[in-house]
Amino acid sequence: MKVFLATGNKKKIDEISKILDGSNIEILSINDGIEIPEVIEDGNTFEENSKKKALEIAKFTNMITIADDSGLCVEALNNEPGVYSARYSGENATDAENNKKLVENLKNVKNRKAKFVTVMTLGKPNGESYSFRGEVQGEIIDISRGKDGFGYDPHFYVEEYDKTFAEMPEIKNKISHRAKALNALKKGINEILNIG
Ligand code: ITT
Repeated sequence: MKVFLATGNKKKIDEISKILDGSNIEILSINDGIEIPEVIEDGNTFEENSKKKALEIAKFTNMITIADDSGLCVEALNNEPGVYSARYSGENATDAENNKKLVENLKNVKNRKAKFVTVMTLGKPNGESYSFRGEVQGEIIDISRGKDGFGYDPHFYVEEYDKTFAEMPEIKNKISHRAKALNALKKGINEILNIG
């Protein structure tokens, strides 16, 4: 089954394609030359933004569309940057700038607990939508480690593996917030589309 993936983030396309490899869901995206308008992410929650992205692009493409809104929630920072993760240090911020601000804001802070959150929404052109949430716990470290992944991955440390997400891309794709949300979506998709 062909599904359009509504994101402008090519690293997400790469991750989501790998996670769905071997399933019956075939992803189409901007990598296939399909241009999509920018969706303004003005919601206060991952759920709102994810649903908005999926439904606006489903209408635009007239295809079943999935969209992911995701971010990092740091306990000692009142769950910031949260929905502002992509623009933590300003509009069009780079990953390096966002990571710098994160480390600065945690200076002298002992509690390093953080989680990544993804809400993945499947939207239909007729306006119906279904959302699935995934979370993974970790800790923020000051010195970046690893070259893979994107965003806050080099500072997101998982004790169980003694590695950051940027040091373990294969494991990340099994245990991540995005993998959990997608696996829930995969389980529900046949029922949602009435083909089960
Ligand atoms: P789209 O809206 O086009 O999908 P985006 O990069 O703007 O792309 P989001 O609005 O969902 O995506 O913002 C997510 C930000 O949260 C992202 O830019 C990263 O800074 C961070 N983030 C989300 N998932 C992450 C992950 O798996 N690893 C590291 N950082 C992540």
